[in-house]
Amino acid sequence: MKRIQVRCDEHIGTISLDHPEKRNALSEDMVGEIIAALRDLAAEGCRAVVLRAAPGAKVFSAGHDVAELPEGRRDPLGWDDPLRHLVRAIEQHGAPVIAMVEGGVWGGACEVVLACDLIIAADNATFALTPAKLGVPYNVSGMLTFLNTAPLHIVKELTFTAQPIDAVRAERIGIVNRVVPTAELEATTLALAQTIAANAPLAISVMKEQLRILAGAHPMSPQGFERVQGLRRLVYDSADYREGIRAFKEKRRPMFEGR
Ligand code: YXS
Repeated sequence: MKRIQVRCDEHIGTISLDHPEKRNALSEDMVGEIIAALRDLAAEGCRAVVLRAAPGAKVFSAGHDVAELPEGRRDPLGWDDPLRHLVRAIEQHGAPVIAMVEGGVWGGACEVVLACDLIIAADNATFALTPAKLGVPYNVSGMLTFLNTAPLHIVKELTFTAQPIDAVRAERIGIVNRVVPTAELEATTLALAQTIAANAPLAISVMKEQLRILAGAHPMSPQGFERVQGLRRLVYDSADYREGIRAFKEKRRPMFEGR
């Protein structure tokens, strides 16, 4: 079953998340389809790609498919997790990927959107970083995605509260490029994509890769990395992590005990 729609018109590709039954949760299957679509659009010579949900979506994406998260004893966001593959595929895609956002963006879907090169949001868009709500130890490169997008105090507010922020605040912080009325979202995004597609694709592709390398150039000692990984293991081996996943599946509020 296809969970996305893909098209390419005059050098501009569009990938539409289209699995409303599961609120576009980023399952391994959906991520695989998106990555394959990015590859196909590159082969077709698309000079910009728009990543969107189906028109009128109340939820852009509900984030990582919780049903696919391990229930402890294994890093839930390791290198080979589908969400990590998707973030890297967007960051390494040769052409700019523009997130065209309407509705709610949750959890790992926020990182996917923030990993895009530009973000155009409808005025009904919201963004919620949810690791603390589920008890998940977000991973190092994911936290760097957030830190490269928002000031430290804002990243702490978003990750510690797990509460959504609206598009106007996201624009004021600088998380999104533009906020427009929903009715203007497609036209605004298309105009931006056409402007980019009319410029030199090689120069843009190289500048995108330069910026990726520079944005990721953060020294972290081997000891520092090992400490972080050890701390993260304490979390994903904790009763709280198992409780967060179980509470989500049982559709109830989690009771965290700090162990
Ligand atoms: O019960 P059925 O089978 O109809 O399925 C329901 C939900 O279980 C399912 N669904 C999901 N399935 C897997 N993973 C998800 N993330 C997920 N979200 C939803 O979709 C069906 C409809 O959901 P329902 O009834 O709640 O829809 P709604 O319209 O009332 O509410 C929409 C949402 C998005 C507000 C609500 O579904 C929701 O709060 N979803 C979870 C958002 C969230 O916390 N996402 C974070 C996932 S974990 C993650 O991304 C990272 C690991 S982390 O947390 O670290 O950032």
